[in-house]
Amino acid sequence: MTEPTLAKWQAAAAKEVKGRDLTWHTPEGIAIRPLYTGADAPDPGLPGFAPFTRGVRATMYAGRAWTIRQYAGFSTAEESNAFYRRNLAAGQKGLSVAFDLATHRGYDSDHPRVVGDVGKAGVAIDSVEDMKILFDGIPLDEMSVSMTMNGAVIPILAFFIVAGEEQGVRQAALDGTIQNDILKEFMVRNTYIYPPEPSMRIVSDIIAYTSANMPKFNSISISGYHMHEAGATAVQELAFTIADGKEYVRRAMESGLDIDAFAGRLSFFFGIGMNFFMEVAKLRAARTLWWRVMDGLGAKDERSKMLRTHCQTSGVSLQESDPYNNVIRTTVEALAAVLGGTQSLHTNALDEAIALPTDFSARIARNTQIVLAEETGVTRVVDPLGGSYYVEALTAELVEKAWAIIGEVDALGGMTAAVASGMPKRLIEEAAAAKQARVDRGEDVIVGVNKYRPAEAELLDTLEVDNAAVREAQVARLARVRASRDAHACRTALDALTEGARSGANLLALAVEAARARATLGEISDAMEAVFGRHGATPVPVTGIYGPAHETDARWRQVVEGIGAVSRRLGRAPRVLIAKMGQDGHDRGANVVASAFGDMGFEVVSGPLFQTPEETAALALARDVDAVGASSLAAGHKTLIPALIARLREAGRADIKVFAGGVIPPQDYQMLRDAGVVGIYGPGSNIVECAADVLRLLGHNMPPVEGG
Ligand code: MLC
Ligand code: 5AD
Repeated sequence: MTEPTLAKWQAAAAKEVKGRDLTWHTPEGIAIRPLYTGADAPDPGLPGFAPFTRGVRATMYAGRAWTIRQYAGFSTAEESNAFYRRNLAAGQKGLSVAFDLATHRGYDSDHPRVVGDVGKAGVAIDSVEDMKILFDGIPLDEMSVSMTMNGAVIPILAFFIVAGEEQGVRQAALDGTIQNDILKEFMVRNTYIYPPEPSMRIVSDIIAYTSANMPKFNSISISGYHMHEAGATAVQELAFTIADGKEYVRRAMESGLDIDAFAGRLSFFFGIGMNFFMEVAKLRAARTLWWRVMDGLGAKDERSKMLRTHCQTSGVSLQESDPYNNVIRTTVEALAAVLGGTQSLHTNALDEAIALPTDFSARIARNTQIVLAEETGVTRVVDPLGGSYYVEALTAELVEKAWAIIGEVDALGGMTAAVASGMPKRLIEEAAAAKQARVDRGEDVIVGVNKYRPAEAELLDTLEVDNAAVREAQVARLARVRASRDAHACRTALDALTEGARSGANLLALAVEAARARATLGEISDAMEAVFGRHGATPVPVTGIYGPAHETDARWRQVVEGIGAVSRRLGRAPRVLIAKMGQDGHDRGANVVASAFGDMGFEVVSGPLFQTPEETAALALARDVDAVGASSLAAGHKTLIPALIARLREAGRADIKVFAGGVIPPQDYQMLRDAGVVGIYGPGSNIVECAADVLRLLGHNMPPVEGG
């Protein structure tokens, strides 16, 4: 008998595949081989002990399963409260509030800039009265509540504290998490209000306040999720998230806090995509990295060095086409999060790519977790993939690759400086453009989208929020709140907040006073904006990533030639404005389209974020564009896009073609077409084909796609 050796395996393998190289080069720059052995795998230690690679608890889910925490919110506080209660009755364990974009950006529901946004992508909250309704019948000393809020974090946390107080719950008993992670907003999520410096001060004020008064409350949820969704690789997500955490810790220490007084209540949040083992390894690597960082910063308490995290399955991995496949994707992603050792989990609904969850899709999403937790036995053994040669090797490689980028960030002066330099945003957008090119070229397979596409489209029932009715109800309640409060007390509290913004007093403490006096979210935000100002941004798309990947493709060349033909006719390149209207800051799609169109030869105008239809129309006229592509991911399309077309027509420019892209239910297509939209491109659209279609709209006789 011959002893099997690695050399003999290599020989056998080469013979089986006739010498073909089986190495897989991942977007992280990791070369994955088809076989790992004990020689590749370091010993990860034990769970519950430093560096916590195998988990933060000795018993993990064998002792207590993860928290099933579904992110949700829509319409009014009444409607969201009812939805929460139904979900809790059906097995959900923790709450997680999604606010609408008006709230995120510090505007009351009656503000003219937010007409299309109120109650759409989340629940509208204008004052403590709304917050009390949101948690009516939900005891805030028993239920842990996460609130995804970053821009308007001061008024929202103040409302939460006062709502608890008026329920009879002491601050010290409040259990939950506030996202409060502003750095990633400037990189990818875009729901900031103030410029970076005052925003960073707000983060520190919240850490100081909660560590003194709310010992059970997690002061921050340092989030890689949105980087992941914006297209970051696992290494980028890890590195920039851990580096963000390091920055917050350094800032809090500089403000005079003892690291061990607050670090135990810092928490994390990661996105979980389809590369199964990579995602498992990512969570194990994250814990290892955080332990290293916190040990290096001088933390003594082991709890300060434990990375506790929430995870959410990936929204961008879900598709409009063949939507039931999304249940499969979410299940696989959820299993990766669980095998990676998450503390809390959200599973996305199957209608993710077109709308917010319905009761039905939310039930399937929730049950995905319940089945994993209660039927499969995965909870019985701690870190069951521990010791897998592949997973251990991958974990170690992710740690080292992310550590190197964290070093680069340190060399730039930390994450605030790195964000200001634009480095992380650029790297993530390059990764996103490269990913889009792989999908559009069919190199990354998406079942039901770029392979095995069904002949018939499946129409799902989707949730529809009557935005006008919500706004009316909110405006009426705002009027009641303003009429019944002690105006003088309210004014005094708001003036104190403005003064505190100047003097450096703790802003959350002052906002709690203002919330008690029934100041509204918009008023509290304005009181600080008076000192801090409001931050704005215009995207700068990356170039030279999407185009070069396509250069050898015949269809790409047809499109480039078509642009050449239109250019000769116009005497200049066709000009396209890529527009973001309303408070929707999700700009991955807009940026990837802008980047790809630019590489093809269009002259692309990237509009600033947060525009009104009037502002977008004015920009289209000023730049004399041939077409406007409106990207909508937060359900404002039915209000904002028709308004844009109306403004263009009033200006006598009905000839400017308006097309739409993003999260738009097919049920809304006819309404948009009736309003004058000439092309609609949902998630999963091939950008080369979108461009071909736009050329057709511009009067070019574009040949149809071969075989199509
Ligand atoms: C846990 N516990 C155990 C145990 N496991 N005790 C004994 N044995 C075990 N095996 C204890 C914990 O120590 C803790 O107590 C308590 O049980 C709760 O467990 P946890 O693990 O802390 O879970 P949880 O309370 O759910 O907190 C998880 C968290 C938190 C720390 C990650 O920050 C969180 O819930 N985050 C959620 C963030 C979120 O939902 N974000 C949504 C973003 S959506 P003790 O006393 O130690 O606390 C978004 C989308 C968008 O961002 O863009 O809009
Ligand atoms: N309700 C439920 N899920 C939501 N998401 C965003 N807003 C809501 C909401 N109001 C989810 C989607 C999205 C991610 C950021 O969070 O999955 O991709």
